[in-house]
Amino acid sequence: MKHTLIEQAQQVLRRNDRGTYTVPTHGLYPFQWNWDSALSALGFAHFDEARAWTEIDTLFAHQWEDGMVPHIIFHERDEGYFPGPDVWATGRTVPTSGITQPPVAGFAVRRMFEAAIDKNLATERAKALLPRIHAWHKWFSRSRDPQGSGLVAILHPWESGRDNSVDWDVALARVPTEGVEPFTRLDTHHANPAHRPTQSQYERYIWLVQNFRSLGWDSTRLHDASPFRVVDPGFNAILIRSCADLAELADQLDEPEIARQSREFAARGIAAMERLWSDVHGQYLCLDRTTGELIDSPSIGGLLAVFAAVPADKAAAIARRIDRLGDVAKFLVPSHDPSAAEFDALRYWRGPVWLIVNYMIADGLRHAGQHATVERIVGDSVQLIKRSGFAEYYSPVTAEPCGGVHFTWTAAMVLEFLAQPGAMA
Ligand code: 9WN
Repeated sequence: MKHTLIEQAQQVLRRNDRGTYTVPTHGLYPFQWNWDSALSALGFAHFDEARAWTEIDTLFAHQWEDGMVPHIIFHERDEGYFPGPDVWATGRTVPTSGITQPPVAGFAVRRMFEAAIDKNLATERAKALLPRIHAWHKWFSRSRDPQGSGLVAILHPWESGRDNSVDWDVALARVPTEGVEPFTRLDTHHANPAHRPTQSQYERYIWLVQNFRSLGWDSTRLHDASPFRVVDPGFNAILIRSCADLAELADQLDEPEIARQSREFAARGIAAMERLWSDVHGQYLCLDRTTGELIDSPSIGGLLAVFAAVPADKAAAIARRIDRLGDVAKFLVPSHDPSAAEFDALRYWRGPVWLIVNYMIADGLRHAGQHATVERIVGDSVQLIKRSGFAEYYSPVTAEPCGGVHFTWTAAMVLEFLAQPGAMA
């Protein structure tokens, strides 16, 4: 069984491989996405290291001059996705979107470097990527933390990667819809509309894109101009973890200045994260930067915080909270608390399980020594694949597969899960 799953996962990666980059899935997402690529590279690394490095090289070949790495790269024209390059209008030769996504590349590159069999290739590729990833991290600090708080804000729900999370409801409701140019959604042609964000959310997503476009995509202006500015503990944990991992990598590649600065970013971030802790929920919460208030929404963002080296008592509390969620949901880890009123088992980031998030939470908990919870998360992840295939996401109640099929990063995570000792007989 394990062998068959590995073969199937490799087939999914090959099927979505476009030579130098991978699409998340055929039809629904026909371009290169930022965090999909970095996490998918971890899957390729199990059977084709050169191809894995190419995935990340291609992503960084489209990095902007100011350091930002865009969330979508539109390598080829495809009329099947909205919003396409004309809506973004970022003026790049190879069109890209103008916002970013969770910066997992630093974590992925360290992991690939340390696991590499071909050390020469790994050293050459990692050395070239190191300053580019560092430039992205510095961009975050400059453009998304202009007051130097230690934590960065996302300016669009798509940046979080958790597009329609309950976390954004209040802040997104403040985004106007007047002046939104008429548009036709295409996602609902590929996937069940009941599993996707609502029309009202889409209008606000597009308003933000139009607003940033009217500012010429100048990232020195976007932060203060955006009515949507949220500090997400999950997003920040990914950035902090990537900075910490980049520091380790920089030590190994003899780049002391990058190591020093990256360590400093990570330490400041970890200290600032404590401002987001909620004793009531036993997890971290998002902060609305426009009001200065914590957002009372028990989502997976505050559990993903454990991907960074948070204090041991917080990691233990998060493990306990996940164990409790496992008593109400059949499959861990639901993207929203099933006992909350807004929970929706099938609607995208408002309840369903996503294997990439399971993977990062499990990794963080393993570092924190919370092995029993890790075993539960890995066990449930493998169960979901066995029952329902390589879906985009799954109901935590019934394991129903939702969204796109033959999904790249889901397959990549399966290769990672199955490579762990004792993952499955
Ligand atoms: C918008 C590609 C991406 C993921 C995101 C996921 C979804 C896009 C969309 O698909 O977002 O970026 O059109 O719905 O929410 O996490 O990177 O798989």
